[in-house]
Amino acid sequence: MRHSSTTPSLSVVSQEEVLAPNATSPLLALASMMSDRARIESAMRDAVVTPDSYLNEIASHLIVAGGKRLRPVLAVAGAQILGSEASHDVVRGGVSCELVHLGSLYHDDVMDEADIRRGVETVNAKWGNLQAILAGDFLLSRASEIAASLGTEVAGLLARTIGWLCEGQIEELRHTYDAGRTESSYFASIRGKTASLYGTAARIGGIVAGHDRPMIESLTEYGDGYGMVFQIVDDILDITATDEQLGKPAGHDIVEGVYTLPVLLTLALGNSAADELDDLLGSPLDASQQEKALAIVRSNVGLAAAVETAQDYVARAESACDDFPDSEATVALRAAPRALLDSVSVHA
Ligand code: GRG
Repeated sequence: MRHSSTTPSLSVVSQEEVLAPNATSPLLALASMMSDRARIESAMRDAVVTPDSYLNEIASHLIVAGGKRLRPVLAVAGAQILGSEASHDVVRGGVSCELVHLGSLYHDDVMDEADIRRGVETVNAKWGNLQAILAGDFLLSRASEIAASLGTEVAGLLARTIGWLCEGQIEELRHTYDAGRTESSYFASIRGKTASLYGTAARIGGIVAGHDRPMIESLTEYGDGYGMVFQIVDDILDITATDEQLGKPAGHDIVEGVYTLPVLLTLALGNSAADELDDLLGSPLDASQQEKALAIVRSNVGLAAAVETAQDYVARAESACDDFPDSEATVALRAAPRALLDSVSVHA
């Protein structure tokens, strides 16, 4: 993803704001979630403490800036499908995933030369690229330490997942400004860079909670499906939402040469709109070319086809829930992917 280069707002999100109920995901409405999210916040902050106050500040910079903490939320909800509370170790397992997410954001912001993330200056903008890369590595090291304390299976899984994120990102990079990018390249990329970490978070929730193997497999399938919906929705919103709605410039993916599903499906129409779009793509766009390209994608059926694809992943995630026992967490997990996709229709 690419991010805004507008003037930074230096406000820091308070603990209350981080913990405020968020109606956008049914997972956040779970009865225990307020206290679970407080436990997640405290474990996140504990995880990055070091005796070096300079590194401390850099490593906790984006943590105090906010973020939805969806990965630990998924781990906690996955652990709760049998109706019992999530243990401290489940929370720590979810936090290990969130630290990997955070480390990847530090690196992603360096790659994108981004100035703003979560409404504050990025680490690279504030301290420089070298500091951002090293602090990102430090977050990965803390994530690995937590995972190792939860056993070899979790440690191995987290290590593999870090590799999947890199593979997904490399797949995206290698097709930058490639109008001939295939849909299978797109799916491989988002499966690696986004969905795998959601699958791993849900899986770790199940492993650490001691669920049986079939349940752990279904939780993984669920998390993977949820993550695919998450990224497709993110990519659709980049095209359909306004700068104000996104809190960053809309249409940035096209400008940066990242051709996502709605663009690829519009190109696949093979009509005059597809030809016109194809003529625009392949190199950086100026403002009027960007508007033209966005208008073409917005007004053609490629966009609706992308929503339909997301719908397939919603259905996959929902059907994984059929393997879970009836519980409050199962109801919330089943509703969550649909709620994500619904956020698209608000902007479509
Ligand atoms: C060092 C682990 C590591 C990876 C290197 C840079 C890279 C390879 C991967 C980046 C992958 C990436 C940025 C994927 C997009 C992830 C994504 C969907 C981010 C937005 O997640 P949200 O909405 O963000 O959960 P918040 O701010 O709420 O946490």
